[in-house]
Amino acid sequence: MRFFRWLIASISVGIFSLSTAMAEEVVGAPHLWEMGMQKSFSPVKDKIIDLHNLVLVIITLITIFVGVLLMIVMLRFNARKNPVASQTTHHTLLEVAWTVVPVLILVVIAIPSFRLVFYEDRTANPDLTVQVTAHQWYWEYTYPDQGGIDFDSRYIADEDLKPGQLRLLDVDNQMVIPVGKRVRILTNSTDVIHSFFIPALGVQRYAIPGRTIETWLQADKEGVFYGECNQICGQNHSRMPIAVHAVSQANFDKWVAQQKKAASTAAPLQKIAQN
Ligand SMILES: [Cu+2]
Repeated sequence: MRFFRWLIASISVGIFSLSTAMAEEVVGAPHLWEMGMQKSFSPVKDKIIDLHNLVLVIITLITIFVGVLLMIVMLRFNARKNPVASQTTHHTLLEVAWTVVPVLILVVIAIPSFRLVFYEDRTANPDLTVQVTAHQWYWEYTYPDQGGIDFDSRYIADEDLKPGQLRLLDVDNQMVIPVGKRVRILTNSTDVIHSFFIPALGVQRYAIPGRTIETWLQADKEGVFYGECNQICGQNHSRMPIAVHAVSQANFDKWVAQQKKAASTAAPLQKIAQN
């Protein structure tokens, strides 16, 4: 009886903490003393971590194998133990083996690697498109299928940071997306090569002048996912962070309506003055 009471109590605590965890927004950002990659919040990042883990196992086995061979060579075939050197030069089977085995290992790595490249490349049925335009040194986000919402996103100077805001990661205007939806990203640049990089969502695409490059992202949870330009692009390269805010579809629709209203009431000159 007591056990059942304990069981029911712990299950309800579990459900409660699960529901509060679901309601809370997650933060995709780097943490102090973090080992390995940032935590995944997207299907693409899940696959990136899977490939990383596979390659890690393979290189660990290879390193151990080569290390053992080296030890054997040092202990058994040193000059002291073998005053008369062996004249052996060729061993056909061994030579074929040490060519074919590495080729097979590379094929084993290449197959999932290429699959991942194609998976990251584009999505068949995007729910939404966001054009990401890089400038020296800020980002511009355009939503062509949401009435052409368009705004700039800039870093927050140290003296203007509010408590809880992340230095050189938080921005004035976040890129907002609906959670769980496939968002097509089209990158472009107006000056030099930049790179649109959000580790927690597994996204990294160059932004190149005169060229549109496609990729996609999907956030599994509501929250803010931080990234930065990771292609050296000049003096303020470190001052063009990315903050993607994933919200519920209802909140996203509200945000779209707000943005459209703000755009229609804003004085036409204001936009030019901001730039
Ligand atoms: Cu840049």
